[in-house]
Amino acid sequence: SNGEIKARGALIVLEGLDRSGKTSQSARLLSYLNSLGYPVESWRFPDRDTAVGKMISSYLTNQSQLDDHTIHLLFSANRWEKRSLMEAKLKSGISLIVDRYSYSGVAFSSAKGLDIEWCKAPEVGLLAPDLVMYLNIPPEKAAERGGYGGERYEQLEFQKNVAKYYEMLTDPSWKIINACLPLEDVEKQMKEIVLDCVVSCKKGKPLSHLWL
Ligand code: 2DT
Repeated sequence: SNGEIKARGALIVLEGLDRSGKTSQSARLLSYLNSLGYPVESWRFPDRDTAVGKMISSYLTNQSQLDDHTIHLLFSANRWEKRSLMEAKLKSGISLIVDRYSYSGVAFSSAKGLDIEWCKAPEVGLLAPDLVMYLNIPPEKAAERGGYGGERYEQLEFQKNVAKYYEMLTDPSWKIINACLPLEDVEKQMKEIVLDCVVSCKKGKPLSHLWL
């Protein structure tokens, strides 16, 4: 008999500056895929609920100080501690919409002056996304949206620098989304791209690993 291959879920990553709309769009994409009957979960990094995540959260809220390399490795460890669960979910057919991933890790740390290759190294071997959508918005425009929450990295000058590093990380497979448009228009662009990706993973596109 033909051993039937179980359809796997898609690993979909949303990247972008603070206030680019990632979190709102994650929620919308989650209910969209749900409404079509695809099993899907919404994840985010950092995952502040784990022990490592609590250290990260304390750093981000300026309750603790850490060396730049140390916090970089904690962000990476926070992805590694979720790696096997991530793989299990995908293999069981669940798609994951992930708000930030290794690209945030590299962009934010290298924006502080760390070597970009050094930043990428601990990410090697994590699951590679099937799709990266970059919510593109000029830093000034994102800042105008207000609601920078006062966390460590939420400052215009720093965000401008992060944008430069995101640009260096961009590769031709990324989908660049114009995040200056109204929420509904952004959502419309993203839905189409996401559905394509979920369908191609279901058809058996193999999982791969970072760094690509
Ligand atoms: P949120 O505001 O999205 O919770 O992000 N960051 C994030 C890093 O510096 N490295 C990483 O690996 C990740 C995932 C981006 C909190 C802040 O943490 C930054 C913003």
